[in-house]
Amino acid sequence: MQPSLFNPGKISLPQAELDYRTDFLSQAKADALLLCFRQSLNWRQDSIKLYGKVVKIPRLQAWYGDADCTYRYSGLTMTPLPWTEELWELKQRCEQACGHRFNSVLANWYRDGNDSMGWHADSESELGDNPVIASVSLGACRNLDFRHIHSNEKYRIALAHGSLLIMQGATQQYWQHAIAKTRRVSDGRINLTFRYIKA
Ligand SMILES: O=C(O)CCC(=O)C(=O)O
Ligand SMILES: [Mn+2]
Repeated sequence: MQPSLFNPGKISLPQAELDYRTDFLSQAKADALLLCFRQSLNWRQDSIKLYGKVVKIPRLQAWYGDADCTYRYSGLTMTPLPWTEELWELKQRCEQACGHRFNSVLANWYRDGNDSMGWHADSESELGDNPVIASVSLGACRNLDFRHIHSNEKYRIALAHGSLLIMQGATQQYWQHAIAKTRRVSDGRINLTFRYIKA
C-alpha cells in the first residue's frame, strides 16, 4: 500500500470523517515538544493478557487528564496523571482546531520501527458514540493504516512530524486503524490522542 502523502485536508472515505493537517505545529514547536515529552512524560511499559499469556505491549505509554478520567482497555486500568503545562497547552490548540473539548490524552512512544499498535477502533464505551479524537504526531513519520470492518477497503496516511489528524463522525464505528512495524524506521515517534471521556 502506498502512503497518501499528498493531499492534506479532508479525506474522503465512506463512513469516516478524517481531516489531516500537516501544518498544525511549526517545525520548531514540534521539535521542542518531541524533546520535552520524551524526557518529561511518565512513560510506562504496560503488559496485557493475550490468549492467557502476559505480553509487553510493543511501545511505551502514558495517560494524562482530568482526575475523573480513568480509562480501561484490554484489561488495563489507566488512572490519569495531572496535566503538564505543555500537554495542557497542546490540548487547547487541539480544542481550537477541532471546535471540541477534550479532557484526557493517551501518549504513545514508538521507540523505533519495531514498536507498533495492532488493529483496533477507539470505541471504548467511555468515549461515547461518534467520538472526536485529535491525534498529534511528533518525530519519525509512521504509516497509519485504516481498514473498513465490512468492505475491508484500506487507506494509509503517513503521519508527519507536527501534524494533526482529526477522526470523528462514524469513523470508529466502521474503521479500524493500526501502526505496523517497519524495518525502514529507526527513530522514535510520539503520538498523542486527545479524547473526551464521559464520567
Ligand atoms: O500512533 C498513532 O498514530 C495511533 C495511536 C492510536 O491509535 C491510539 O492511541 O489509539
Ligand atoms: Mn486508536
